[in-house]
Amino acid sequence: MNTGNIGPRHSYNNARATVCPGKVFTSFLVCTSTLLFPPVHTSLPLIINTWPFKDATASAWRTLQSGGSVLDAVEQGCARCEVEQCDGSVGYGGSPDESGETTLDAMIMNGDTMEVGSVANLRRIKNAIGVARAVMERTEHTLLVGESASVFAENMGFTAEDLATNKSTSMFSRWLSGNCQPNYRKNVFPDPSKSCGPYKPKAILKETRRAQHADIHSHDTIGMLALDQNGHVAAGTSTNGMTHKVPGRVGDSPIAGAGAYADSSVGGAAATGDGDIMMRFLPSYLAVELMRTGADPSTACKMAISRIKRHYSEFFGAIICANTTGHYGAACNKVPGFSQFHYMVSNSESDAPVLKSVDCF
Ligand code: SD4
Repeated sequence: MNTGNIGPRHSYNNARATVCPGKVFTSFLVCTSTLLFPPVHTSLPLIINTWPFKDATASAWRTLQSGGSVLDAVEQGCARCEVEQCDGSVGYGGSPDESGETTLDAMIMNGDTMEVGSVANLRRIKNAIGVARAVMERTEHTLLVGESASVFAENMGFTAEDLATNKSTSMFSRWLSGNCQPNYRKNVFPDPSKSCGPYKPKAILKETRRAQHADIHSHDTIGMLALDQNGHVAAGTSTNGMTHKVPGRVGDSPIAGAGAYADSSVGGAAATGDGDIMMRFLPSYLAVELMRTGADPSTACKMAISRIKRHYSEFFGAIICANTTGHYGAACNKVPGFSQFHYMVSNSESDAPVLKSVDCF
């Protein structure tokens, strides 16, 4: 899809966003010369995505190289993970909910127009990012959820099929036979830390410390950013959420500003981790806004993580950030078992996707 002819406007804005926040005269000179002689962005185009999902990176990169738009790249990259069921956390056959069903969340964002298409709690359809794009391009809405989103998808020609696999079915039966542990319930009876439901509300609300639900080894949403040489930015996510979630639960991934955000005058960001916590802080939006005021991508990522840490020091999560000069970075919160975060990058500096890592703090 053509995202419109906005290249020159965006390179102008890029210079403003990254070089001109200072107030002194020397900054003015730097700004002026940057505007007259825009820097050569040798590292654009750029694909960056969470976790070592290299086939997704390669697929997005190929899409760009063969003339696709940044939206096409993000869609194809995330769709690759949906097909491969990356880490069991993306696509069908993963994260069965309390009733054993796999449901999907996905989002795509056009940083030129600020349009977003999202689906949450999508049933029966494997290609969640495709449906998200259809929401963006074939409705005036931003987010469709649940059964209605699935009916919309079917009407748009997406194939309806069972998202359960032998693996997800056996995960579910193991969970049932283990008294439904762990689960996400609180302040209910019977005691959710010992028994399955059905649960009823307890009269008295008690503040309990949130358990570390996030199994950092099976908890890997794909979040992807694509930036091209003409200043177009797109972002996207796709996930099956959290294993044993309460049916109806929606995480951060399909929420603009939480799971991902893109603004072609600045760059983009995408998050992964414990979405129930992370979505309260809109970390992707925050990171993009910080880059707008001049923060480099690594600093912006770190500050977005720090904001969450202030309230939830033990949350599990990471974020990737990139700006329109092709610079990128990442940050993660250090918790037991998670001290380094891996992500993938493809740009003109290398033929193949490169695995990157950042130490959590
Ligand atoms: C969610 N953020 O649904 C997603 C899960 C995830 O790495 O990112 N896992 O909460």
